[in-house]
Amino acid sequence: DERNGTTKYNSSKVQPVAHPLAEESSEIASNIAYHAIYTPHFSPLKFDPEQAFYATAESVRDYLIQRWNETYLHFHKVDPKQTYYLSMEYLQGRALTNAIGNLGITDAYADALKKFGHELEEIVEQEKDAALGNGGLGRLASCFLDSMATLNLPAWGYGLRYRYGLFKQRISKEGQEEVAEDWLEKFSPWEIVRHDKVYPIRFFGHVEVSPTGCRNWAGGEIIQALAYDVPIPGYKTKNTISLRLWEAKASAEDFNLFQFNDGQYESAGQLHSKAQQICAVLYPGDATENGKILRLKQQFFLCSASMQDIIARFKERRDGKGALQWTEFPSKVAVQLNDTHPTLAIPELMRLLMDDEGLGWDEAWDVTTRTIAYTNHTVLPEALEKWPQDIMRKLLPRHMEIVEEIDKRFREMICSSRKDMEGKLPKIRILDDSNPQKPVVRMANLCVASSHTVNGVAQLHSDILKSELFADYVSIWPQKFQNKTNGITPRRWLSFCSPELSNIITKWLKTDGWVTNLDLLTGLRQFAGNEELHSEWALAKMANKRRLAQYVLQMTGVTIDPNSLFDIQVKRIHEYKRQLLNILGVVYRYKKLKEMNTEERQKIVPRTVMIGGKAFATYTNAKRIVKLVNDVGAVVNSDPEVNNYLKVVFIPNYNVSVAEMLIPGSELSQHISTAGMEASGTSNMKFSLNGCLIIGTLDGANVEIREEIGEENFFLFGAKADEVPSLRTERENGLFKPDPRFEEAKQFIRSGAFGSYDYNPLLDSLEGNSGYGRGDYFLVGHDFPSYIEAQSKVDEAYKDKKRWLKMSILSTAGSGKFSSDRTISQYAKEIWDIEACPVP
Ligand code: B1N
Repeated sequence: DERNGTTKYNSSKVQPVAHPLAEESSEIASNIAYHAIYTPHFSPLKFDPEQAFYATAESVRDYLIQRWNETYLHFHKVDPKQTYYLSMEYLQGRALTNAIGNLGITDAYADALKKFGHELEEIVEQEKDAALGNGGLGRLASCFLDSMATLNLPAWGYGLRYRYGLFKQRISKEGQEEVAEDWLEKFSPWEIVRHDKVYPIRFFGHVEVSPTGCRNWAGGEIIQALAYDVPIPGYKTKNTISLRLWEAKASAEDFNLFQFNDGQYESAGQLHSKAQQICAVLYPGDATENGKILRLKQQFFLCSASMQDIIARFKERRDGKGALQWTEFPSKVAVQLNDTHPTLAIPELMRLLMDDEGLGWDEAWDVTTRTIAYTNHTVLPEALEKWPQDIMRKLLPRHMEIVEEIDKRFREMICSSRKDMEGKLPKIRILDDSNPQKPVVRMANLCVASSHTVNGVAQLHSDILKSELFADYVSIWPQKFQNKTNGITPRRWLSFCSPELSNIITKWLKTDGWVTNLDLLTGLRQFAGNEELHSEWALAKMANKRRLAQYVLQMTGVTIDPNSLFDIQVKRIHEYKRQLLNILGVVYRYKKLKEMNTEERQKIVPRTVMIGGKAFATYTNAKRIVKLVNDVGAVVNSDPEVNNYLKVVFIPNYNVSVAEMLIPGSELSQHISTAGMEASGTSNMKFSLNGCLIIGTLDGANVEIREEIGEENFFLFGAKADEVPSLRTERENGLFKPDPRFEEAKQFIRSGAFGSYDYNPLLDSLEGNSGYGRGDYFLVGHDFPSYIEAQSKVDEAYKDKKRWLKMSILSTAGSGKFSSDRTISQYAKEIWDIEACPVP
């Protein structure tokens, strides 16, 4: 039966034999066949692409488990200081290409699969993305894990095993629809359930005080945290680290058999269903406020399970090496908080040290503050977490006491040694009681007060933290603040997603050493004008553009021309990221094209504008933007007068795998946030690394990218961060004179050129004094003219193929700084104080 693949398998003549850790393709094929039959997830008679994927993945897993065990034993033996990265989000994407690429067995696997008549490219497409994150913050965590493993660092990730990851985005006539993403529908071949790693997690209850004054948390409900380990292989090293994801479970004792037998099915399994809720879904927010109690439960679940596990490992490794010395804990353990989401690790570590281990406050505080470090990822006020004190007191009564004590001691410290700061206390203390109706805990303040180091994620962002958000703390603890500019892994984001370009780079540099030493890319600069390189570079780009065009046709039905300029903006939809500025520019371009005659049009550089990204489900304006892009696309793409010169495509369901397809095929990408609002951005680094030019503002890491690749290779526009406040005031005072081109674009949409949907509320948000809007808070109007002019410069540059290719090569050549290997080396040295521990 050709359809279910039986023929392919039977005619392959491959003997199913277990050959774990095989190197040669025929043995690998036998091993894949073995897994297809003996790993009982499917009928052994089928060998369609999906089963071939699972059989292949299971065979790859053998190598990973072997190395991961060796790594664990080695770390255990050497007992180095180890880092634990705590994050509520990981955006791992697919794992197969990455695993065989890091293991150096890609060609052998491609050969092996050919014996069954399968192409590796087709098989890897069968894997579902693990999307346990929302956007940049989650993907950063995943890039960091790749670098930690590759650099042989003793470091692990901790996270939650969400049943449903980030929603799947469907586009309909109404715009975006959210659908649950069932990444575990079949199963994940990359996780290993650890029934030996289980910790009790308490919620609610009360604080008991013993006759001696010891405090202890008791009562409430207890849910079990069960570990699932995902092995993370390093590139060309044996080291394979762990991403430990916690799942919530109730224990058998919590199942009330009596009630069940009595027909009370629901109450019999009450705790079981409560446990299920905890890891049911990823909180689908990105820089938006949340008020979900369940989210606080999730946060505590991660923090408590991870801190208990870390302490258990600390004790285990001390075994037989003399008495436990808690003062040594910070010389064995570093904990990094990925934003404030895992802040509860602070009071939880304090609680475990004091209530379980018997340390006094001062000793516990000293250990905690020498262990914890905090990374801030945003200055958006709505994203700064604040938890109502009453909710926290109810869910975590002992932790609320500890937080109150931290707040009290902080205030006492200010009053006794920083009298000059006393007036600032209401703003900088940890508890905010200013609204007596709703007192809250300020999680960022708690993190700053309790961490030995606080860092931002790009130079500009770290400067803004020091001069604005955390300025008062800088005067108290000037040594605490650092910058760690984000990075991306060059394995996934160049080697594996664009083998075409990678091969050219390796050929011209005469080494593939750039894959682990990305600074070597500067060696391309000397060839930036070389015609031979130009033609190879252009061919690789064209191959990637064709692949992308094929994908776009498949997903959207729109035919795009690989000879047009591919212009891409993909990221979460947010007003500060200004997809609206992009689409207004497109609308303006369309209108001008309509006004031209045929002869004038023929001078225009044909463009394909692609926009993609998910909108938070309740973020109305973001959803309107998605709808607008789709509506503009529908009109422009079917307009025979202009559609040879302009196409507009909304890319549905943007995720890691889609990014791996889009980025290599891009020529221009847009990173156009209002200056000062995008903490870093990381896709800007991925595009630039792939030879894609950037049109962008002086925001986040754009500033550093422009420095590295040269300002002549960057299309800059827009207000600078330090001009933004006064521009907003001007705007509020009615002093802003909008550019006629801006008015024209908005008016064109209002006229109904893109359908009857009511875009007025969205467009009104760009007006100064409308009752609806925020008075163009994001300064789209101010930046519009300079944006249009920068776009004209893009068209000019693209007309000169040689100039464009040179700029493209220089973009790649200047991207070395943005390797997450560089970022992680800096964290290791300047924050964690850990060293490489390679498995021999
Ligand atoms: O973190 C990325 C940065 O490159 C981006 O500029 C930044 O916007 C992003 C609440 C966030 N900041 N804050 C979040 C995510 C989820 C959530 O529930 C906030 N994401 C960022 C990596 O540094």
